[in-house]
Amino acid sequence: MKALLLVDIQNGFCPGGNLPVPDGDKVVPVANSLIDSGKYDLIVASQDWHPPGHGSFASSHPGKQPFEMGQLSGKPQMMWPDHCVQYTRDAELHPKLHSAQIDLIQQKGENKNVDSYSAFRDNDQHALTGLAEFLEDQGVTELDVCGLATDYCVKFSALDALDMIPGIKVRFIEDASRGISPEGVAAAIDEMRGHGIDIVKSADILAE
Ligand code: VGL
Ligand code: ZN
Repeated sequence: MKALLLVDIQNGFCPGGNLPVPDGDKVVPVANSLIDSGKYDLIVASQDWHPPGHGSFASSHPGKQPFEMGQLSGKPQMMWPDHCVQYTRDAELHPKLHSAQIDLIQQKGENKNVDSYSAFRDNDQHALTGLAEFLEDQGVTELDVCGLATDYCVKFSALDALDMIPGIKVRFIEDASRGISPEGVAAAIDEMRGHGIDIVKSADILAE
């Protein structure tokens, strides 16, 4: 079983959103070509889904500005602008994404006291979302990961898939992803590659 994981392709991470990733919306047509390719048995998406006042928001920490480091539950935490608040437009998947073909949407980041970059578990690695068990139960042996943002949620999701699903082969689709900073993206790609994740382009997949 081959699956595609679309990470956080939400308004909030696209231009005009509250935590815009440069050119974040450019992943949408590429993701759609993969969704429509017929190459996947299963398509899943993650959705950053924070309650108002989430502890990763700078606005929850008096005196803190977005993109400064702060603390959450005693651990270092990047202070983000308020983003992807539940039931707001910012949290919706991008309207042009072919969402009707998504089999499962995994929400994450609902616990105010811990952030969840990964689609599989909270950053403290305690609470699981259930996505790893779902993919394993479905018999997924190959997982292609893409979306927003490469240097945060995409990287952590790809690494956790490898760590949590026995025997799985994971690939990162570079042109179906964008990151917050160029240095962050370069480091994330090195880290993923170092763990045995293949770095591929959508054209390679479409040509398989
Ligand atoms: C993300 C920062 C905060 C992401 C989510 O989707 O990469 N980044 N929340
Ligand atoms: Zn978030």
